[in-house]
Amino acid sequence: MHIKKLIALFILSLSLVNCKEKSVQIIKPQIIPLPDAVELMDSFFSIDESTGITYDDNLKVSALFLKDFIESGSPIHLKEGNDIQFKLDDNLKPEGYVLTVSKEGITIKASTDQGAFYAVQTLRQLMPVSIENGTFSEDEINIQAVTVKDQPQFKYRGMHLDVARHMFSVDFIKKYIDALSMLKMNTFHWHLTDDQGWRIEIKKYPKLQEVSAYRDETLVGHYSDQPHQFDGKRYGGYYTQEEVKEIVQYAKARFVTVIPEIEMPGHAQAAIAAYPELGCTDEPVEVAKKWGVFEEIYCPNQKTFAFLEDVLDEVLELFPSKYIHVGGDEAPKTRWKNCVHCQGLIKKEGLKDEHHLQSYFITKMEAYLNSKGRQIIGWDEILEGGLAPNATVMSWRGTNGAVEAAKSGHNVVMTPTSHCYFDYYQSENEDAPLAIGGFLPLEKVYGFNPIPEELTTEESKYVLGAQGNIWTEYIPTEKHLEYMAFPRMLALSEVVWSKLKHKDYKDFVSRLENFHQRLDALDINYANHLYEIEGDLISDEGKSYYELKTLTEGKSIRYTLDGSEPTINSKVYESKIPITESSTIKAAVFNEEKQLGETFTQHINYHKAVGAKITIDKQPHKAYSGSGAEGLINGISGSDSRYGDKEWLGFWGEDILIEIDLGKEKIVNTIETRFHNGQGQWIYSPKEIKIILDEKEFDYVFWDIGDLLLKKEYEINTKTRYIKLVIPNYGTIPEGKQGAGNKAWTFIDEIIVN
Ligand code: TNX
Repeated sequence: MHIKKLIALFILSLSLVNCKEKSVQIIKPQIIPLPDAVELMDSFFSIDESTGITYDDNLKVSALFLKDFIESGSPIHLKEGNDIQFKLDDNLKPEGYVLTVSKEGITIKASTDQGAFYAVQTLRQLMPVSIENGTFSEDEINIQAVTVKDQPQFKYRGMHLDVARHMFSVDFIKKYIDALSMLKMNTFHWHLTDDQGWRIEIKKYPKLQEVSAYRDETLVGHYSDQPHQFDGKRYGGYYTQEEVKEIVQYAKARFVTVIPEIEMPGHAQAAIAAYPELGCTDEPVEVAKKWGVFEEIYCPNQKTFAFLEDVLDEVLELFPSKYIHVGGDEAPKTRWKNCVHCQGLIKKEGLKDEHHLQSYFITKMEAYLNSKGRQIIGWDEILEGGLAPNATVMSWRGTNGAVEAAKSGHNVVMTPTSHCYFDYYQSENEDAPLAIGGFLPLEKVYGFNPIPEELTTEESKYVLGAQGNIWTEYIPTEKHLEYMAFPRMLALSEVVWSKLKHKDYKDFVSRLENFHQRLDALDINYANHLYEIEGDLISDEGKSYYELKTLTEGKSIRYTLDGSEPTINSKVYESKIPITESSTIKAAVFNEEKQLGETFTQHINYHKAVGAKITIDKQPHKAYSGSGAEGLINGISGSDSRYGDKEWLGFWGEDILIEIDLGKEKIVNTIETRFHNGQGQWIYSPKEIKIILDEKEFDYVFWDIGDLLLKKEYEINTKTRYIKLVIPNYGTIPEGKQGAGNKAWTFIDEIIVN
């Protein structure tokens, strides 16, 4: 009743306003990425047929972008005139701008066309979304009067796209670039070559098109599903040089630099399939049909260097970018170890080992590119064996690489898997579409700070910015790619553009709720996280409670405890729920009429250690610290198929000792441990663990570590108060396994005591 009355009043007041003047729809600023400073005024400006636009010639691209945006999205045509003005202001930072909308008109000031372009992107978000898809049919666009002063935090604001594992149309890539530039991102890192396909036309080497661009078939399902199955369908294609030029041009018009990546010396199997002499064995290989890391790498011989220089010559013609990405990641050294030429070269050049040979390789290519006026950028493995003198490092294996590079005076772009891998799962919902693994929810992306805490202010100047990576092993279609990219790309845009002190996740989510309409108008298939529920078990003086939260305001959470689906009539959540036995909580967000979003389900296994005291002798890695040690005995198991949700703790290369104090002696019949074993992400469950009770000691050796989840139950049948678990790390990953040569991760979740 209450609400209905309110609505009636609201409609009445609207119609009263309407009597006086025409109804005016004004969009309140809800800009993403959040600008530096926004000041609202109590008026608005109307763009209509009488509105004129003028611009300084230096700001022409942005002015024409705005004109085209309005004219193609609405029936309005702009004339020449001073209502909308683009003015040069040399006092502003290169990518900064000042946008002023008043009753009289709109002024955009910037020192560069790029700055003005970003003003236009802000202005665009003050206009109705129907302009985005040409369905706006009114004769005036009303814009909130406002002053926005803005400039970016980071110089490098990027998104990556892997087109080797799966390929996407030219039109789609343009759409992707459109989205980047709308979010004020300025770099598109185009991953063009890999083991599973070579995707750029190189005229001097026709077999790259005939052979390397196609694989015979593709792995079906996840790499961890054994035995491997294939679809039997030839897959591939490549971008012609004309198409590449078109894309580079398109990006340039939106102030996006395209950085091409030509992978070397690893991830080169597709090229070697066409030209076996580029490898170390001369044996024929095929374009890879499944994912992972392959042994085939370029042999550091004259033929290879001549080939790569020829390839780069054509690449440089197409891409004017300062940086050329040379890959450098995941290059197993087995072939080089067994190659007479490589071993001779190591001796001749006085190199220490194969890592130094990789460094020799990259330094040689760097010298070539430097001689052509370009700089190299490469994955952080290029640090191993010594960094090429002028290289920029793209840090993906955590942040250590970044710290090392910055401390030695090299520029860095941050793309750690923990916060920037948009190929990872984003939801805990077990029905989420198949992904490579991991767990990277929106909030974690949003919370990313590109400056590693180990750096001083001076050193942090070497951090150019950050980038979201989209590897496409498990992303075969454009719609699926959008689902993975959005809205995480929006969160990242704020990470790289907005000031740290202004960031506020709740506020971001409320702006995102509004932004959904724009994404709909742009026909972007985003994942919807707005009505998600977050739950937590809290223990307090031996008592346990379950707490439920949701981010969007003005909605209610309804829940059940008997396993039934929540409905509009279920109990409304008001305060934390006492938990005294194993239970299943099902909850969902509702408005007055219906359920919004999906149902959240949490099973709580109320075992003997829930609420006990727990300590671990090491801190989990900061990117995977979940809900802390307590999370290991909170009655809640993490996902069976992903690590990285808040129930999982990750330790990198460390042995750990866990101690649980049950508070008093209890009869313990069994203890169960759960370890993740996602070897593609270098997560290896331990080979053995030891359980120590008050007096007794039990050793357990594992042998079946093939499964993604190693779940083990141990018979104990002893009275005890203290339980210790000694968990050695798997160690350095041996040759032939995923991640060879790196430290293994240990991921553990619930320790179930019964
Ligand atoms: C590691 S990140 C890779 C890629 C994979 C990706 C999957 C990097 C430099 N190499 O080849 O596609 O993991 O997440």
